Amino acid sequence: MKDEKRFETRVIHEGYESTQHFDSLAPPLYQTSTYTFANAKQGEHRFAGEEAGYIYSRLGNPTVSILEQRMASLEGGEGALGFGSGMAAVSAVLFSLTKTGDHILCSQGVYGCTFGLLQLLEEKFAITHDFSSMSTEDEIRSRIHENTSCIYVETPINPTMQLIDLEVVVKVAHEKGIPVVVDNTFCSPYLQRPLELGCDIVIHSATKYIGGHGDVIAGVVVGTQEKMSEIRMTTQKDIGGIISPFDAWLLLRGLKTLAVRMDRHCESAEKIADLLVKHPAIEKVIYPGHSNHPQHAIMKKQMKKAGGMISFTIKGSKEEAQKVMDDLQMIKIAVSLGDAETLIQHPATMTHAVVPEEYRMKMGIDDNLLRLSVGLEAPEDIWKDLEQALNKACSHGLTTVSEMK
Ligand code: LCS
Repeated sequence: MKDEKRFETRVIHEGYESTQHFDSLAPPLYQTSTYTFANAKQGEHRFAGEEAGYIYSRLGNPTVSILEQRMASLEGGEGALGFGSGMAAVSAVLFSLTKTGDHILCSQGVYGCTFGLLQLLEEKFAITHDFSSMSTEDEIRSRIHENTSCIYVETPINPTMQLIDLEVVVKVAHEKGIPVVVDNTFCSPYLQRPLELGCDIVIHSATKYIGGHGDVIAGVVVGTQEKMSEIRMTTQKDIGGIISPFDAWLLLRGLKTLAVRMDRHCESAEKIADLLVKHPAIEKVIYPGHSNHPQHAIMKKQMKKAGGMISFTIKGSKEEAQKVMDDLQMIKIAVSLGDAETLIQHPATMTHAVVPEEYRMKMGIDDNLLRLSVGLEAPEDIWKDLEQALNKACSHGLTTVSEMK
């Protein structure tokens, strides 16, 4: 029966059977830390793995299990694990795949705290890393060392919106037996499913599109049953960054609308990106849906739609970019993304402030770059707010709300 239904159906039903839960329509919240054993022998058998059943909520919880089954299905994986944050997910995976002396090959840009984690792994455990554009097979091949134990990719990259061709990465990585890990946060499984393209592990900051309502910090990892069991019983169990049952419950609720939300995010982002291009205060718009985006062809190949995220530079300095943010009235100045509310942030001083300037410049995170997470409000209202703030920046706006199709 598994995976017979369409994606839009599985976000609602997968992994949950109401008859096993007193016919409750909504998945129940099992807010418990531990589970009682009928007798000492049962406890012994459960710990020995000889009898199925829950033991302690750091090792598994029924609400979390529903989420894990649903996410595994949506990403096309065998198993999944819930974590207390996206960073708990990233660190559990990297701890699992590397040991002292190993090397990680990483995409040219990554979320600021992932960059921080790579630095920490190097400083504390001598696990080195390199950044690569991963733009050709030869480029990737030339960056792989004898000790490369993992290739780590964000696509689209936060916040530069550059894309990486996952099939090319997989081809080279698998020649050498190296696992490919993809942070799929910006797409959600509705827009991109890396496992179906041959990648080995998918990571999400579920804080973003998976939850979708700005009220939970969480992470998810998806992969083979074997790899998930290994992480569950090692880096997840012993480092302990698990998701709480309540946060898993919130994610299950958010997931039900993932497909409709993503359609709306994408549709509105396209409209806003098209209007931004025409505004005289704008220097450059980086949106994978535009035909002049350097990896537009990759978007068409591996993503269902172009997504809800837009980055753009304004004609001006850091201060002028910050002034545009301050002049917004409805759009919120906040990090995070994928929420109902449209959010804007300044990567150089916010999400990527921890990245030294030299690397920031290499990644293309200029001081006049702004990142917009297009929300679910009426796109006319989003544009109206952006337009008035941008007009103030250049005092002669050219595009108007009436131009919106
Ligand atoms: N991976 C990506 C691509 C992210 O964007 C983030 C957070 C994480 C992992 C970490 O997830 P968390 O632990 O926060 O759940 N990105 C953020 C951002 O762009 N703004 O605020 C947080």
